[in-house]
Amino acid sequence: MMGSEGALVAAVLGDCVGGEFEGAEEVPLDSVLKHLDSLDEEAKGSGILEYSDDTAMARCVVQSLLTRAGFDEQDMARRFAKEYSASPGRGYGSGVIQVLKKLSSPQLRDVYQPARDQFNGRGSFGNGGAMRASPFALAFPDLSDVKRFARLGAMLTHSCSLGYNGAILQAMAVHLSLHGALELPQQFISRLISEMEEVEDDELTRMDADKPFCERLHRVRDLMGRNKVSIEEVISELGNGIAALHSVPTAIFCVLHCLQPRDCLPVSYGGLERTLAYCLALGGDTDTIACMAGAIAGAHYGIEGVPQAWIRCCEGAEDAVMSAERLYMLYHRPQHMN
Ligand code: F2R
Ligand code: MG
Ligand code: MG
Repeated sequence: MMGSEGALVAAVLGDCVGGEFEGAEEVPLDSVLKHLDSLDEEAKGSGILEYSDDTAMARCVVQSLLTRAGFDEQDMARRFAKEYSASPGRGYGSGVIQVLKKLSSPQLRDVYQPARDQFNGRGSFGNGGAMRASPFALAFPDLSDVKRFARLGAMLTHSCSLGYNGAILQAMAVHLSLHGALELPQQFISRLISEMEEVEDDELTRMDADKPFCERLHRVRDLMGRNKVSIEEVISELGNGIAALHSVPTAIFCVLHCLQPRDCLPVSYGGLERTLAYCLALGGDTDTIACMAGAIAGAHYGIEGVPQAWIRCCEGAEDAVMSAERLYMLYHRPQHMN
């Protein structure tokens, strides 16, 4: 349960603190540390960091899973559309907006169709499915259900295999982390590779690329084995962009790299603070990479690893504690597990 709370809360924090640098090409570490230092002041009442589309959509996933006590694509799609129309200024991707508008039509028969129509029928490869995948990892006790529902949940907006397979990878990483897998980092990455070998052994995926996530995860493993890795090398090997392929493996690497103290980061930082700071220093899609890494790291360190001051100054962080508790209670009751 502590891991579930840590995962949902740290995902919100990653989104809120990462928003400051989203889209920046270069982010000096000094600016990151200054930004994170200022959270203590904001917690005293001088301001609140707003969440973006990452958290807005994850909250819809949580509410749908809680209300329907299972995966219900109609309900989830309706919630995405309603949330977008109530708060369109949360920084959504320019393509997904078309899907969200179509999902609000009462005439719509197949809720997966708008996503299939994206990008001339190719579907989106963006990380919007992955950024909201963590609640599936918290809810479903079996890994096979986590994979199945993370995929279906992502396909409501992302029908390209590069989009929904990124969501599966993210949800699996959170799920394994919740079950203590980060205690053995080498086994963790090997398990993700073997699971993705199976996920990507599929005709639709092969039409897009040859096991692209497996190939990236091998790069993560290579980087883990190196003594020194520069920010530039991480960006050139793994990416820091808006595509799921260029951000989900990167988030996983950030978590693994920051399991130990790093010379460039303050010794006063715990593992979660190190992870989020490191994600921000990469630049690019910082809110989303920090949101995804936050979920994986938060599952490992638990809610006790999350600084209280950061929770107080991020919109939606306190709600996330309660949502995680409710998801845990609902989905881990004996009758739900049978
Ligand atoms: N969109 C942003 N940030 C930039 C703009 C912020 C906003 N304008 C502001 O200033 O407030 N952040 C959020 O978007 C990412 C998630 O995006 P998602 O949900 O995947 O959206 P979409 O539109 O489906 O895909 C994103 C872009 O990727 C390119 N793309 C995707 N599939 C493509 C394909 N098959 N062919 C060509 N291009 C494709 C397009 O450029 C899409 O617009 C997160 O970072 C979230 O924080
Ligand atoms: Mg965002
Ligand atoms: Mg983003």
